[in-house]
Amino acid sequence: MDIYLHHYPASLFSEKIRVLLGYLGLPWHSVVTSSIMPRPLLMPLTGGYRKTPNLQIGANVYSDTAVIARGLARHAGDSSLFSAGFNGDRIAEWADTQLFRVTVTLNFRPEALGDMMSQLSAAEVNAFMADRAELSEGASITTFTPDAALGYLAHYATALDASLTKDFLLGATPTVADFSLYHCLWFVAANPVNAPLLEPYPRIRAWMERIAAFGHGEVSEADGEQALAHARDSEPLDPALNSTLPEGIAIDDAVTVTPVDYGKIPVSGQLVAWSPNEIVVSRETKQTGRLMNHFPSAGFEVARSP
Ligand SMILES: N[C@@H](CCC(=O)N[C@@H](CS)C(=O)NCC(=O)O)C(=O)O
Repeated sequence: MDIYLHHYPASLFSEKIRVLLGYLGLPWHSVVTSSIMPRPLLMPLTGGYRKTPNLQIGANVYSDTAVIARGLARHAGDSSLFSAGFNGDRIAEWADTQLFRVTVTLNFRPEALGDMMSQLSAAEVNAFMADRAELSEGASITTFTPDAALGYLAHYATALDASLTKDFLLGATPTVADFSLYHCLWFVAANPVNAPLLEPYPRIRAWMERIAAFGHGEVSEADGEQALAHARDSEPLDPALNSTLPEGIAIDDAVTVTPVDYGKIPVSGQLVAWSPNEIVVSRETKQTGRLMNHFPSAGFEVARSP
């Protein structure tokens, strides 16, 4: 069963998974998607979920990096990423929401945006802005000013620098916390205007170099058609999770699964499993055959289809 990562180079959440694949030593196929919708070759696989990245292992599709990390750990037979338990998970969740917003606010402030957008035509910039406005429509997320973001960054980076007394944040080996912190700071470091903001923090810089040294692993280029064909030729693997279902919902029910924060597009399928970490639904399309779609249980809403 081959691994396909559907991503694009500038996506910071994708960078989290690229270095995770390098760390786990898993060979993978890279399918580069457009940075904006539509993505017609991806939607049959995700069922409409529109955020980036998405990871496919045969006919199992993982959407959202929290569950991608779980899927990869299971595939690699290495659960050390989760060895810090609650602490690792909570730091990762905080980084993927609060620290992510701080870094996006910094890279999207006018003086920092120029470099990122300089390769795009005016029409492409407009299309990008319109796409992101649609992504945020009805979003339940906090926003703040660039000055506030600078205050947050200095506060967080000072504390993180002081805490990095071992090779990785929570010990001698990396956990999900390291990968979630890393991709946010990678985004800041990749912006020439914002990169100097990390200069006062030598431990952060050394730790970032240790993570960057994992590389992206063994990558081969592929396209969306090849990924669809691989899904079609594969049978989905049931992760055999111990489901803990709320009252009124049963396995095999027709349900929708929707992110709670932004990009709130419901994915319809039949419930396969719902554990404290993972929701799995089964779907079938002509282009893909039968699939299992995995989402994290925290941050997604499950509802019975009417
Ligand atoms: N909670 C999600 C967040 C993913 C996310 O927000 N990704 C950004 C790109 S870095 C995105 O989807 N942007 C809009 C898009 O690519 O369509 C995860 O962990 O995967």
